[in-house]
Amino acid sequence: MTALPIITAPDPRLKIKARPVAAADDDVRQLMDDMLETMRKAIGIGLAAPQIGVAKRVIVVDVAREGEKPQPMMIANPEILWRSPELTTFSEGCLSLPEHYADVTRPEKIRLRYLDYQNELREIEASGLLATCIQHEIDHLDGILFVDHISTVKRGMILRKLAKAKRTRNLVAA
Ligand code: GNR
Ligand code: NI
Repeated sequence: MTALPIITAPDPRLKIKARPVAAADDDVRQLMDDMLETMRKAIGIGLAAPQIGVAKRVIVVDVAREGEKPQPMMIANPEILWRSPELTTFSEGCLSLPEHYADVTRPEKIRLRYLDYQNELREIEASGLLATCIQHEIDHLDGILFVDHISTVKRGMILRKLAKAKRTRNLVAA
């Protein structure tokens, strides 16, 4: 398992629509393992393959809190089969938008079909933070970031700050 660098916005690789995998084979399992390591090192609750530059429909999620038993979920080709009409709002963050947070409203519950680590087709229901996190990760697979769900003004502010932070970093590195 290897922790890999996480791509931060603005970056065209975060805007691509990722492609389904044929199966959760050894290569996909290796990707899932590396993603879990990357997520844990960055202290995130989820990670999508495009965030490490891989345009495949693979995500990992673990919403267990510190001190609780870890509950990693490895998910390929996720499909939302049902969304509850009830909505919920969380203050979301993203490892690709470091140090920025905003309230995002999404369906409170979802029914999800996916391929697991063993290449078994599974269906689960998720609610609360888990449902929010899974929806946030699936958005990444479609080139969507949480800032795409907030006002144009707030989105512009965050993306401008991130672009500036990147330029500053490049100047320091040069
Ligand atoms: O670590 C993360 N925290 C988080 C908090 C609220 C809603 C979604 C998330 S996902 C985020 C990690 C990440 O960027 N995943 O793509
Ligand atoms: Ni994210």
